[in-house]
Amino acid sequence: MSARRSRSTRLTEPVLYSFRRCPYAMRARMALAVSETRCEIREVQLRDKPAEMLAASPKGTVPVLVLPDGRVIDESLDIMRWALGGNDPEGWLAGDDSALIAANDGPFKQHLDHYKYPDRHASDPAEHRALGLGMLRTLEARLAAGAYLRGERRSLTDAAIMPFVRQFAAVGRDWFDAQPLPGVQRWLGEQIASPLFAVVMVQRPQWSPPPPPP
Ligand SMILES: N[C@@H](CCC(=O)N[C@@H](CS)C(=O)NCC(=O)O)C(=O)O
Repeated sequence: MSARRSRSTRLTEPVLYSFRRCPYAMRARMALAVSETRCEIREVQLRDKPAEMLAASPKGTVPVLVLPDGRVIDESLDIMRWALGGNDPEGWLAGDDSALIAANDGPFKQHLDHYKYPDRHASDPAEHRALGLGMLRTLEARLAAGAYLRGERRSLTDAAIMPFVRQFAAVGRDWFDAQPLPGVQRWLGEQIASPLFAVVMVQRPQWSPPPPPP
C-alpha cells in the first residue's frame, strides 16, 4: 500500500479509479463487491487519465483506491486484501495463494501480452500461446481436484487470476475451447456467468470532475 496521502477534496466514501476492461481493475472491483465495500467507481480512459487520479497515484495505472482519510492504494492485490480485511463474508482471504497469483501476474501475463499483441512485442504468438498453456495446465490440475483453485469455494485466488485467463481464452476462442482443459473451461465459464462478474462489468460513463463552483 502506498503511504501517499491524497490532498483532494474530502471524501465520504472510497473512490476507485477504474477501467472496465482492465483485468487488474476487474479483480479489485470483485473484491470490493464481495466485501460489500461502498465506494464510488470512476471509469477512466487510459489515454486520458484524470488529473485527480494522477495526483493520487503518479504511476498512472488503474485501479487506484483513494480512501476517505487520504490514503491511496494503487496495486490491485493490495485493494483486494484491504477490502476483504474489512469484510470477508465468503472467506476469500483464506484462499489467498500468493505463489499462484505471482505466476499469473508474472510469466502468464507476459505470455498473454506476447500472444495477444504480437505486433507490439515483435513476438511469435504461437510460441507464447504454448507457453501460456503451461499455466492453464497448472490451473487444470487444481481444478481437477476441486471446483475452484483453492478447493470447493471461490476465493481471492480465483478472482485474481480469472480476468487474465478470460483474456487469454478470448484471443483464440476456438483454440481455447478445443484444448483438453475441461476444468479450466468450466471454471472460467461459471465465473463469467456469475452474478458477481455481471455486477462488476456494468458499463459506466467516463468520469469527469464536477465543474468548479461559479
Ligand atoms: N500492478 C498493477 C498493474 C495495473 C496495470 O498495469 N493496469 C493497466 C491497465 S490493465 C494500466 O493502468 N496501464 C497504464 C496505461 O495503459 O496507461 C496492479 O496490479 O494494479
